[in-house]
Amino acid sequence: MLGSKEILKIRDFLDQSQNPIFLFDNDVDGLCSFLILRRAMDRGRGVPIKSFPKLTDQYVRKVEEFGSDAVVILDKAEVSSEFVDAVNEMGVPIMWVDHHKSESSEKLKSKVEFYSTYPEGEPTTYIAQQVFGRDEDLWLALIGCIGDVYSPIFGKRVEKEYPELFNSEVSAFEALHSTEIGKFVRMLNFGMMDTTTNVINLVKYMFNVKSPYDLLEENPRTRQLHKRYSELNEIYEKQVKKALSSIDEKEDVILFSYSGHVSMSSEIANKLYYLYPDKTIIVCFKKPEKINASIRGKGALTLTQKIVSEIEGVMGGGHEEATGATIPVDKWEEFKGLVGDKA
Ligand SMILES: [Mn+2]
Repeated sequence: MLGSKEILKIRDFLDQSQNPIFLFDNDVDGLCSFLILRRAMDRGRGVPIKSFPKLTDQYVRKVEEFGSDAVVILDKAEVSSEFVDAVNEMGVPIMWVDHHKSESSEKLKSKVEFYSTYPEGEPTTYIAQQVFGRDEDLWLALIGCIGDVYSPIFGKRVEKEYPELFNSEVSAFEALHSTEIGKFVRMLNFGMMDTTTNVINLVKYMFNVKSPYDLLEENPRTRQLHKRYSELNEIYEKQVKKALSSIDEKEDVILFSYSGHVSMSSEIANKLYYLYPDKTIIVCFKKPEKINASIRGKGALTLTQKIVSEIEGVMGGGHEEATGATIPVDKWEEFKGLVGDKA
């Protein structure tokens, strides 16, 4: 956990900016950490980061376009030195707040204000909530934390206010799959898998949402979110069912691959890991040019590091029990061989 001094420094950095740009990881923890800061500050632009695993220099032009006077990077493990150098050259300060294991060099981190909760690893949303400590954002902070499978201490307070939405007695992983807060996580995750225009509208809508019930209400401003959620949730449930029907109970490793228009490997992998906590889960989304894998299991990070070091062109990383990786299409057989799939 960050100390009060560090939290104050983060707040100072934000207070000194007039027009910050927030570059946040394209998931619920990234989104909620941005929203919590943006709602408290009432200024700044937010852009989800699509590049993986690094934040690349393609985002420099966003800083230029918005005329930003500060850059805040949220929930991203790696940042390219090209990005940092280009922004430094513009004289714009960078603050990088994260909770992952990072391979980036100390030299790179010394060029920015770097704050991380690694190795304890409280999510970026948790840090964001500490900065302004607004009670009205606690429910949003809980969504971000549960999205990263972390049970924050303030879960109890949210439960008190919304007893039908959350159960602080169960694990974060259980809450992700069995509570309404968990459903909000998928709702926002799926809502972010949409066109740029729809994502911008969703993010803007979230600036002023008062309670989780606003999200459930059917109105013109939530229509697209609900539409997207039900479309993608249908695909999600179909793929989970398909994966379950092909599972060999005797195998320690479950490898499931699928293709289509939307990558939701992370959600599918989370569900399978929930159902099979003793197995290693590998869910792969196959695209023509590369394969995106979500890996879950007790040794997920070790396995991912092994794959990255042994197969050329593979990139990836993440947390102890949950990682992501990209695999070049021509390394698929090699990949399957390494992860021990007998199929
Ligand atoms: Mn995160």
